Amino acid sequence: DNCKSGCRGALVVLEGLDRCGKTSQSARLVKNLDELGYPAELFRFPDRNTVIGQMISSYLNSDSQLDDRTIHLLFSANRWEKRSLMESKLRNGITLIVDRYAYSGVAFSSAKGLDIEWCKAPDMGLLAPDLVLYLDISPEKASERGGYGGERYEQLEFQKKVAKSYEILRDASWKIIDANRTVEDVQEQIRDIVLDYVKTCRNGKSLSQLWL
Ligand code: NYM
Repeated sequence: DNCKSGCRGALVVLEGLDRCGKTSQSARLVKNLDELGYPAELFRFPDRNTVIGQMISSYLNSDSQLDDRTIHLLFSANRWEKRSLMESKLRNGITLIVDRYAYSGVAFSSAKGLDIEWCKAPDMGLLAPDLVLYLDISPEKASERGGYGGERYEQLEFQKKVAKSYEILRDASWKIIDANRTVEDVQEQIRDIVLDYVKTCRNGKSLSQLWL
C-alpha cells in the first residue's frame, strides 16, 4: 500500500465549543490512524509555542488586554505561520488532525459582535480542510463537564453565542458528531469517517484554499 506520487495526507479539522471533547478525540484519532498504518500528526490552534502563540496565551489567561480585532488577527497570523509546514507534511503523505482552525477564529470573534465577513477575510487562502468534524454538545452540557478552566471565553452565556456563530458558519459538508456519547463511541465514529477521507486524499484529491 505504497504512496504514489500525488498521494497526500488529509487535512482534518475538529471544531466545537470549549469542553466538547475535541482535544482527547484529536489525540485518539492520531493514534488510531498511526496504528492502522496511516501516518498522522496532531496540530492545534492556537499553537502557544510560537511568539505569536505566547501573546495569544497571555490574552486568554487575562494577563494582557487586547482590542478584539487585534487578537482576532493574531489568531489568524498564528495559523499563517504554520501554513507552509502543514502543506509540506500533507504533500509528504502525512494526515493532519487539527484541533481548531479558522472556524474557531470566526465563531469566537463574531460572537463578540465583529462582522462575520471581516472575521473571515484574514484566513482566506489558508489550506482548506478536506473534512470538518463538528463535535456537537449543548453549551449547558459542556459547562457541566468538570467546569471551565477559567480562561477567557469559558462562560455559558458567551458559549451560547459561539454555538450560534458555528451554526451560521457550517455548511452541508461538515460532519456533525453527537458528542454527548461515551469517549469510545465518539472515537469509533470519527475514526470510520476519517478513514474514508484519508483514502480519498491518497487517491489524488487536490489541495484547495479556504474561502476563495
Ligand atoms: N480561539 C481559538 C479563538 O478565539 N480564536 C481562534 O482562532 C482559535 C483557534 O481560544 N476558547 C479560542 C477558543 C478557545 C481558546 O483554545 C483556546 P483551546 O482549544 O482551549 O486551546
